[in-house]
Amino acid sequence: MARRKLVAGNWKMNGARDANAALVHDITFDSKRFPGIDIVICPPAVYIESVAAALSGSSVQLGGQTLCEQEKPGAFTGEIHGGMLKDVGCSHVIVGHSERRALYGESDALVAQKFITAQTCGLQPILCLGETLAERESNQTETVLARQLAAVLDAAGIQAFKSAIVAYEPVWAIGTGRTASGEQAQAAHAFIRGQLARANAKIANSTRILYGGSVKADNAESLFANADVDGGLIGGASLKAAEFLAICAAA
Ligand code: G2H
Repeated sequence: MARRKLVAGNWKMNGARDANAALVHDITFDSKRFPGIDIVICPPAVYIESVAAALSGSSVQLGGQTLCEQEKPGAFTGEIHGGMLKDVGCSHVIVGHSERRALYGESDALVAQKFITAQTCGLQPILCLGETLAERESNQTETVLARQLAAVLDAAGIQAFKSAIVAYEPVWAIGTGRTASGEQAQAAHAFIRGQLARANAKIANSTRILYGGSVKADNAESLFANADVDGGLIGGASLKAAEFLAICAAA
């Protein structure tokens, strides 16, 4: 089955009102050239509402970068409820990004709860999985991917993947300028799809698996050409309109 490609921009903790306005203007203007793919941008939470206004009438969708795992709003200072992301215009939310796992101590169990809460709030989670360099070099890549995925599969069930997206993001390739080769990406994506297929082959076949980690205009095509690579989760290169649009063109 043909899976529609998706390119998501993860702005991380970057942006300012004027710069965002210019970036969103350029992206929405040109995104009309790519009716065959889905485009999602994930600004810092404080800018989501202004970006949503700038995106009005565009097919570009919005996502949060994380959410609180709590299913109900309440006394959780500093946290953002999934319903609030939905309320300001998000359709997606990233969960389990390696920066959240490594810098903010998010465990597999917490990521699984965030995944469930995202769906409860009507958001499509973009579930990030990926191994560190040490894990790759000690042949632990598949063990790590299987463990991270199993935590979510066990908690949420395979049916939940009907409205979820997976992103393979090898930690050693994130923001380092070092990208996985097409073969490395394909092998990891095929492994992830195989893990999903053990639970349900049809759902596995329809689940989009994005690649993330130093995707740029000049390597996007060779990554996206692989059978199990259904687009990208783009960090640094999503902050430059021309570069981001060139990546969209490669999808
Ligand atoms: C991986 C990616 C986007 P970058 O984190 O999530 O960032 O493209 O800067 O490596």
